[in-house]
Amino acid sequence: MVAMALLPILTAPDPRLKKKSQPVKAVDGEIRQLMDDMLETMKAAPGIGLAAPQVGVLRRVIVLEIEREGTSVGPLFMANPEIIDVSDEDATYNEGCLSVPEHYADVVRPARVTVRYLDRENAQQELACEGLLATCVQHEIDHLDGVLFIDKISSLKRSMILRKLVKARKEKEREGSGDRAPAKKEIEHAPAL
Ligand code: GNR
Ligand code: NI
Repeated sequence: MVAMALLPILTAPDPRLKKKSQPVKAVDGEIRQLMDDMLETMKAAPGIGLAAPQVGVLRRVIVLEIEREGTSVGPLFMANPEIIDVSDEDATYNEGCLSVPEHYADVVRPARVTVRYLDRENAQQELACEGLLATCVQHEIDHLDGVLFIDKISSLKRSMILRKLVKARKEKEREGSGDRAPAKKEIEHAPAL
């Protein structure tokens, strides 16, 4: 275990988060390195899941590790994850996302899913998921299709969150530039994002 790396996490509304990621041909050394870097980045954040597009890599790779609410699973490494079965029953979870920092909203998804994927050794696996793991694996696979949890809530809530994220980023950029002038009052209405 050498040369792991913390990768910068993209935040909305970065256009790379809206793109569809491409499947991997096989889990080789390069993809394994990506998986390891993603796990380290996820744990440092801290988070319970991470998808490759969140670190600017448009490949279908996700990692998960959950030690919370009586759930203890992982680390799980998945390439080309596919949901092959969903429950009729739904579950609501108050979701967050490392790419939508400091915002949370209730999202409804199937309560249980079965996922087929390639593991860290390039072996095909199937895993039945429930509870927080089911929520998280669906949230991560959505990232691979350019979908964020805020795309699954009301457009009013989504616009409010995106407006706040743009504002927070502008304030951060001003700090970085050493510009101490007061922020110019810019857009009072939510822009069409
Ligand atoms: O760390 C995370 N917590 C979380 C909580 C509820 C539902 C989904 C998640 S995933 C999130 C990390 C992340 O953004 N993964 O893409
Ligand atoms: Ni996320």
